[in-house]
Amino acid sequence: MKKTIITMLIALVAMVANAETYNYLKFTKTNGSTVTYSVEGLKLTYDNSNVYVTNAETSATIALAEVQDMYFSNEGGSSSFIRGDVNNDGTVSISDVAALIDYMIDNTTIINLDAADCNADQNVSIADVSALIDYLLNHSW
Ligand SMILES: [Ca+2]
Ligand SMILES: [Ca+2]
Repeated sequence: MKKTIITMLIALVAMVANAETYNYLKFTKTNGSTVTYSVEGLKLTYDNSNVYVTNAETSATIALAEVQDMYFSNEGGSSSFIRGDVNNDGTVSISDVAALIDYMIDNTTIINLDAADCNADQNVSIADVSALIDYLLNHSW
């Protein structure tokens, strides 16, 4: 399994050179969630246990053991995310606030950046934390 992933990674790193033709790099994880990264400024490195994703917006570390699939896409996940479901578990709850705050603090927590843009200003910031808390209190965006 690991060998397969390493092979996929080598292919992906080669593809990064051509990533301009795609808008997003996506990872499907073994728990069924999908994380999406913009290819803008994308850098992809890896070692024996992790893949390191850096782009213009964020940087993240993903354990190879959790990676089920990786691919480039032109779809930013707009068809498949729930606004406010920052941790991609299918519901919007207080745990999403925690995930968003973790992301703000350490910038390595893996979140769904589309879902995390709670106030839909195309940016993930502290304002989204308050938008998300407002949603949890009022049940409307
Ligand atoms: Ca959630
Ligand atoms: Ca926002």
